[in-house]
Amino acid sequence: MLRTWLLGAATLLASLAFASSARAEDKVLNLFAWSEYVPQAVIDGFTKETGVKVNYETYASNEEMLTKLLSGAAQYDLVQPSEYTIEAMIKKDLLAPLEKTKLPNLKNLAPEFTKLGHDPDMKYCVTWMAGTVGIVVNTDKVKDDIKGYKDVFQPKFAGKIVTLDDPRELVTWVMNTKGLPINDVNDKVLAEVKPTLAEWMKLIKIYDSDSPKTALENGDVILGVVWSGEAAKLYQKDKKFKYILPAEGAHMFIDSLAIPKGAPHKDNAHAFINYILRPEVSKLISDEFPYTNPNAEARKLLSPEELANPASYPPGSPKLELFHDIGKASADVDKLVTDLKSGG
Ligand code: SPD
Repeated sequence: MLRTWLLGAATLLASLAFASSARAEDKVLNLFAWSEYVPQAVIDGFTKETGVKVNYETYASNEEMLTKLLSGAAQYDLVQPSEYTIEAMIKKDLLAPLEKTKLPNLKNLAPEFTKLGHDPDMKYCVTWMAGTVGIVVNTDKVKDDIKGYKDVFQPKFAGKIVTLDDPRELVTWVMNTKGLPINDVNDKVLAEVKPTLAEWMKLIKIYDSDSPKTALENGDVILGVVWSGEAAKLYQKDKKFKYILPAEGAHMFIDSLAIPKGAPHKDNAHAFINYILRPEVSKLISDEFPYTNPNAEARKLLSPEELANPASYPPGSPKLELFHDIGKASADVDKLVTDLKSGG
């Protein structure tokens, strides 16, 4: 009798423990996103309101994110790829379709961010921020009129340059100076790019995709090729940091939130997407990471200074290109840059 009672009690306890752990798991969101891109205040605000704990793991390139996702080492509920990686992920059937009924705040997005080539009907992703890649010059130290990549990668600036640590970017900049179409990457093109890239890479002091602004700010370097949001932060601090869209050709990126197929917490992922689409939350993102905000209602809340930052909102209508998925060539691009870094 006692044994039966004890067994029953143990079973009840086990099922209660399971239920509570299942509940605990329900209150989790595994976010895998770019570093220096998701304000802690946004994460805390979401947790406070929903009780969902956000595990924010960071990466510094699309390729790093995709490799880790495909390795299956961890299960993510939300990732934050750029347009060309969204293209690749859709082709490979890696993304779950969005449930639009759970995203009423989509109405806040500016129309130009709702019908994008990489996901025309917003079936799989929602724009987080957009931006450009460009040149930052410390004009106290550099008196030349820097207009493009060729002006940056000169022997006289050896050891004074920071760039992104991103093979696709580095290869693209050389392609731009050679007038090559940036999405046509193949063996022949890479062979053509290699000698120039090898010369340029000898001049670079620091590769940093996480926080390239730091080396400019502390005076380790005087020129850089960086994400626009990093340049915008430098400009906020000191107007001596000038942002220039390279004359040979500049490109724009569009980073989005997307839910991987098989994500364990899809409801939480939708709730987070809908949360960041609120104007006041989206403003917090712009305040800390001043990229180009795609949320029309949030833009109305930004200060005139924020909207006048030339790195966040480039004046005029510069011609900007987007990256597309280059398929297998992506591995060749990585290999080229890795080989050159190790002196190959
Ligand atoms: N620290 C956030 C940087 C985001 C840059 N994403 C753009 C990738 C373009 N290849």
